[in-house]
Amino acid sequence: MKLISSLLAPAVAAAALVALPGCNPPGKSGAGDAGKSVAANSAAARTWVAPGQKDEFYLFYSGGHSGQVYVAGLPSMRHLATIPVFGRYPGTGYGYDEASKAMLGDYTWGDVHHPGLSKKDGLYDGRWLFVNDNANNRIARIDLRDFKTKQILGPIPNSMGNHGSSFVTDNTEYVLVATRFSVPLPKGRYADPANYEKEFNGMVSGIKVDPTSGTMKVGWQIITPPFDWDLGSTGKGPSEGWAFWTSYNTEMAHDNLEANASQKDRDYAAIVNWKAAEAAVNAGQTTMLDGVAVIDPAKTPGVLYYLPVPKSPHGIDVDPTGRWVVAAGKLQPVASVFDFEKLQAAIAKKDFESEFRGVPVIRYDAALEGEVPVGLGPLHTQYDGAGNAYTSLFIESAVAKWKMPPWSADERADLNKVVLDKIAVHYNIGHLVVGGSDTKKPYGKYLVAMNKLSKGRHLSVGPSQPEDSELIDITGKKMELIYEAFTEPEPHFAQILKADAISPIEVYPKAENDDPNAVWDAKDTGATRRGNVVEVKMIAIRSHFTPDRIDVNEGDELVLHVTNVEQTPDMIHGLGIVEQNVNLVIDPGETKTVRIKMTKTGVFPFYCTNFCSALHQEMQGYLAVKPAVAVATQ
Ligand code: K7E
Ligand code: CUA
Repeated sequence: MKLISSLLAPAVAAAALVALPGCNPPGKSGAGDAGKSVAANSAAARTWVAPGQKDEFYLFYSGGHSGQVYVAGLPSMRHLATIPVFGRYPGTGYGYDEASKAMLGDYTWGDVHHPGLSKKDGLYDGRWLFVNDNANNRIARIDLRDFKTKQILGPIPNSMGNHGSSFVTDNTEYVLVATRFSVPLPKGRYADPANYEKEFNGMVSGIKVDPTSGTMKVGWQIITPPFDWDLGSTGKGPSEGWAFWTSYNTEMAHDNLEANASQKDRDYAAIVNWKAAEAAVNAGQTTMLDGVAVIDPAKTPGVLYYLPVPKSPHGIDVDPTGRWVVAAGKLQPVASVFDFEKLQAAIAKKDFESEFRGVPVIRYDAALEGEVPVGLGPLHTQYDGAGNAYTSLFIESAVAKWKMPPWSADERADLNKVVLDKIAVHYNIGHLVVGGSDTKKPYGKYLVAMNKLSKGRHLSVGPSQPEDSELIDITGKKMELIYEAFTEPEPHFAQILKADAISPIEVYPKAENDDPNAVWDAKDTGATRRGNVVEVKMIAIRSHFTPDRIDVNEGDELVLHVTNVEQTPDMIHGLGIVEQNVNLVIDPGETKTVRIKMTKTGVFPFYCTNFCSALHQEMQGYLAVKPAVAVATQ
């Protein structure tokens, strides 16, 4: 961000906004507030993106049970766009035209937790953003060329509660997925939950991604005990080919989980060798279950290991070097740092403490580098690529910054010494994100804390409170809170992408439109009747629809194809048909189709919904529906 002297005046104004409660209003500042004003001025300057200027980074937030992805700019935190994924969104017409309706299927919502950017050689390649649906076991792919959802895969067979995803491998070979819930498999089979341990199973799935098109399909699965897998991450560098998930219910409780799933001091993490899984599938060492090749890890050694992790862990995050794997135990105030080299050695030497259903349990101490006393309620860890880790502390409402290994003998003797800084956040932080933390080269610079409770740090909007995201500058020795923004429910995780890593298109080139029903010239528009089906090809251009009159009979089916023939950025046209629940939004160069059964008679005006020109209001027409009786008596 460029700092120009002209920003000083607005910065002073912004400073008043970020001043702490209890500060005097501007102009009445007491002597004791001078220090705060300097800090506020400096923070304001660092987040100020002047009108007309652009942000340095994209921030892709998951929208939780809104089923959407929010796009903001960093450092301004300004909301730029909402990308609808698992639910209808009238603003972009998503879920109203036939193509997006088909993609959504019968589900009206999803629960997006973890966006994952596609990668090449362990770095973001700016092609796709994958997001999971915890509610209906799906994965979606958003294309960053046009910021649109292009595929929804699922519900994934044998998979219940798709929470532990979307974790993208180093070259986007796979999006890896683990189940939060366990059920009797295949889905549809009944078993009494009292027989949970025996009858229920979880699953790790490898969702194969086509390297050219990005098209996803279910590759293979590894069946697991009913452990309730939690968060995960993929390896890189020395740990490339591996993936890691924690479990919060190694107890295999099926009721009163709050108590019953919190008994053991250590739960198991799953250590998955996905390259070995792929090889096992190619060697035919699988059983088909509901159409998917499933690996039994007891019969295929080397695919799955367990690693004990304290205590009811949540996040497990591989660092940028790929050597260190950090697991955070919600109910114990430490982050456990594992050394992947030691872990490999333990596997080679069979340094196991036990086995569970034929799967080796690696000895905790054999793989452990140290337990860092980060604070209360650690959840997730991110990295800046400069040797520092940042762990969110839910209970403490704070972020701990700490030093990654290698540690000196002195530090090793007292790991309190590697905890470098702590900053309060407001309040009860869940995830946090540092740009590129899951790549080999993080951007560092900013950390966004996604806080679960905002407790009135904003104008009151009634009982439905927004979520609170706080921007923290991590360039200095001490972390600095520099901005705060609010969003609708509910960012769980986010990804940060350098703005210049992508150059989205703003117009669909005419040459690329391969919709067979696209028309570009008024002379090619018009209606064709086949029996009861009336097919209309329409164009939209400033400031008219051609045709602007559609005649059908009651009982007909109208198939309407609308092409926005504009090739100018931002020249979007909408087509709303009054009292017909039709809402198309057509981007420049795009064609959309809607099918409507004509059940109501009368005349229904249609109009452009997106303000496009001085004569936007005139951009309208009529859908005239003649009664069937009248047709018969003509
Ligand atoms: Cu990633 Cu919110 Cu789904 Cu942690 S979860 S907080
Ligand atoms: Cu077209 Cu408004």
